[in-house]
Amino acid sequence: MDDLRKKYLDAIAGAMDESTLEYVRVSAIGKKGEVALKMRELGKMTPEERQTAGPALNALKNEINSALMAKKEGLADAALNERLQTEWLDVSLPGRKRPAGTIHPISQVTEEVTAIFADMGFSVAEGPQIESDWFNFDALNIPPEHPARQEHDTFFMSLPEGADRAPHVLRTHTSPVQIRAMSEQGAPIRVIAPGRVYRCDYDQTHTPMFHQIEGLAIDKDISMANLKWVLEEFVRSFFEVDNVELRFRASHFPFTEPSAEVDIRCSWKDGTLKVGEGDDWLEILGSGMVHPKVLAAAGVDPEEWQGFAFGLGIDRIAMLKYGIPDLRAFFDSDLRWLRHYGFASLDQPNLQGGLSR
Ligand code: 2NL
Repeated sequence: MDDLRKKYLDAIAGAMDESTLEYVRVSAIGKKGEVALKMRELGKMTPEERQTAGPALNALKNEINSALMAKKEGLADAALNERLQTEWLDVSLPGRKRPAGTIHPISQVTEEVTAIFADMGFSVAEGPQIESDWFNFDALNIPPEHPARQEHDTFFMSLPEGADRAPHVLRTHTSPVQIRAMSEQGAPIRVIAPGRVYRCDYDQTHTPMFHQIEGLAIDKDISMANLKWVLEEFVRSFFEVDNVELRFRASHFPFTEPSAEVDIRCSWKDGTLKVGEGDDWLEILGSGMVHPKVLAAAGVDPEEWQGFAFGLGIDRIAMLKYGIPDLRAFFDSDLRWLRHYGFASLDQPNLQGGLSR
């Protein structure tokens, strides 16, 4: 028994990790360990021998067990100390700076305009950028021979050989989105359609891709008066001025009758625009009462329903509001320009944040 004791206490003392220790435990006091084997031999002993050997074996088992527990605790402490030494981390170090992107002025203005019209009960509609000739032109009262087709500088998609239809086009305005919305939802309806549009034109003031927002309101008794109020509210909110004066100039679009272009009173001082004062007029959008043929093309009965529509260029009003001088810089992806004119991503307008008036 002294040999056993020495053998196992030495093994425990020498164990360097918990798995060695577990191996020692199993071979010493496990079910088939050496101490258990000795206990089985008790049966073959005389009662006198058993009287001394039994308690001594029990004591040995307890002694080994205690040594195991003590060593186990020591090993766990040592392992923890080792980790505390090697896995040390200074949580007070300042964070590493990462470059933050900015929101493009076109995205910013799209959100601003959308939020203002959403607040007036318009919902947002989107649609494909490649449109059929019918949705982009015919449905908007622009038949094939109409001179407005030439004015649109349309990009045409290639036409498969032998196809018996007009080629698809890159949409030249977002009006087809509203035709689709009317066809799908019927009347009454109030939607705005922001998005990319394309015209084959490139100079100081034109890029082949630009952005538009169009609005549409159809109901039983919507008139030019409602159009005027909605646009006044929009300009007030967008340019953050209390007093705005709008001027409706008679105009012509194939899809509206009557049609009006809308100017706002403004002044230019040292190259900066002031809205609502001065003797200048700034054209900001086109509008009118939706042509009966356009309602009919979208499956809305013009004998029963009427309403207004308008369209404005996002890029242009972004330049006006934020004093951006060159249209083409919008699409140059120049990081210095983006940092200068971009907006913080936490500064995005939304309906929860409320609208500034
Ligand atoms: C402009 C003129 C305008 C519309 C767009 C429209 C849409 C439908 C029906 C009738 Cl579905 N009209 N849109 C109406 C008048 C003017 O845009 O100068 N945009 C920059």
